Amino acid sequence: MHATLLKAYKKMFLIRAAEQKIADHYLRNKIMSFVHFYVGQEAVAVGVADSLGKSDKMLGNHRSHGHYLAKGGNMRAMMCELLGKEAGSSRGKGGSMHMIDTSVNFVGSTPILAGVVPLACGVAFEQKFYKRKNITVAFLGDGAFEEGVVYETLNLAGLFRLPLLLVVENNLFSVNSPLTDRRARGHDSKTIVEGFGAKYMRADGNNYRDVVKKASALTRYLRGGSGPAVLECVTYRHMAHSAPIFDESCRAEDAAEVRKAKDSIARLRRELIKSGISEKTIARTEKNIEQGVEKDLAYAIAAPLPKKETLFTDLYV
Ligand SMILES: Cc1ncc(C[n+]2csc(CCOP(=O)(O)OP(=O)(O)O)c2C)c(N)n1
Repeated sequence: MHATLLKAYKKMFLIRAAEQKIADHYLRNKIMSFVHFYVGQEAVAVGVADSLGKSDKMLGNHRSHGHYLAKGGNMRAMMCELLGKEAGSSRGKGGSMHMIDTSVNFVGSTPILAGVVPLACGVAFEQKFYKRKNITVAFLGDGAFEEGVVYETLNLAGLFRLPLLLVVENNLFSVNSPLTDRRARGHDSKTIVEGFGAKYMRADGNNYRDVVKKASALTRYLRGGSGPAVLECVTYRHMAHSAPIFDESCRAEDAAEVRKAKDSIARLRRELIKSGISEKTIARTEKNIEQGVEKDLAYAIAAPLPKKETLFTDLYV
């Protein structure tokens, strides 16, 4: 248990360390595209990824650095992608919101809200059609969960009992609109999901243990052929919607001190220390991770841009 939790902690810390380095770089005007930071939500990506096998497929959204890294993505390829470099996972042409790396079965992400949901349905359909044992997971936010295509997808996935897990990362906001401004009184995700014949579970997205426990229960369920399923993880994004700033003006429910008290990384750190791992060991591990991330960012900064002749290759418009 000890070793599993430490491994999860390292992954969560790696994601946050990467985001913090990216944030510093962004603030120096070195990243010329939108970046949506995942800081605060790490327990969701890592908890879900830890319930999957390598051959399971994952799709993400506009806030997918954490999803990609949790699935085993390559840090250098990600950093290069963010900086538009040729060695990026999409050869520098996708940027933060079009991450794809089939070598780790991270099969795509799009900035169009819920855009990957029907795509994930197609991937899951293929798995079922060819009687493969793997499953497909797609991440979406609470705002994306309000898009009509999610319900069309649940209907089809329910009809064909597809091995599809939708993970709704409910961070309470869509940009600056809280749930209460967007949903009718009595809105109930569980009732909606179950109405399509899908299984629903809700997890504390600030608690790695709870996420991995529920994600594992659902992935077992999907492998049994009774899918689809939805896992709603209630969590907090620490930064503003799309920049490394801390705008507290609209945060009533999840004020900074609430977020800090419930932070998933701080929580797992406390648990590890309680289980007998020394503060010194953890601090050393953290330092090593930060130094590794710094090297990867330096690599990306020095890496070449795509050649001019390749300007119109790999484009689908
Ligand atoms: C179809 C569509 N509508 C609007 C947008 C603009 N937009 C980008 S992110 C976002 C908010 C998304 O909120 P949520 O799904 O809860 O995810 P979060 O950003 O909180 O992770 C909006 C409205 C978009 N990208 N696509």
